[in-house]
Amino acid sequence: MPNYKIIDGALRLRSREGVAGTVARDKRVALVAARFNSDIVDALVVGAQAAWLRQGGDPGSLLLVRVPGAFELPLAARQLAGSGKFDAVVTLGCVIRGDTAHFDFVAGEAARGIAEAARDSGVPVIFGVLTTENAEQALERARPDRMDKGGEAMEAALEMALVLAELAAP
Ligand code: INI
Repeated sequence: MPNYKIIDGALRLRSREGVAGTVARDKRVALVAARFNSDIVDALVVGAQAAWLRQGGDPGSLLLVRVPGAFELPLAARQLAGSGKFDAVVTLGCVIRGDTAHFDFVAGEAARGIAEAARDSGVPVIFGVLTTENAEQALERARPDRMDKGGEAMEAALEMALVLAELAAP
């Protein structure tokens, strides 16, 4: 088998069953969480914080910023990503489809703006925004003991921080 060079942050992220990881130990991450649909977003925040601790993160190195809704996530994320203070930014929100086109504007702008914040800053900005038909679907995805999408978003942030650090290394 040839000895290919591989950069894969996930290889370091997977901590062994019951053994805490260390990937977050020297990292600084900002969480930006929408207040809209707060029951659901709060569950995403809890999952993300737990994933941070599982990977050895220092609670004092994880900043939580609250904004009104998903529409406001990109601006705060862009500012944090461009500050030079964070290895990654995680956005968390929940947009639930209603009877009007509002959903499409809010969800669409959130997705577009969050991608743009990452590209403009060169810092990973993770899309942890749920877009669902109803609150039940959203809660199933957000709950740390169910699909744990907040934890998943934090793991994506740490994985991308590792990949970018390796790509930047001489
Ligand atoms: N914001 C959300 O985060 N989720 C929603 O489902 C939502 N809906 O349905 O309206 C929502 N609206 C608020 C929006 O994000 C802005 O905060 C508001 O428009 C002010 O700019």
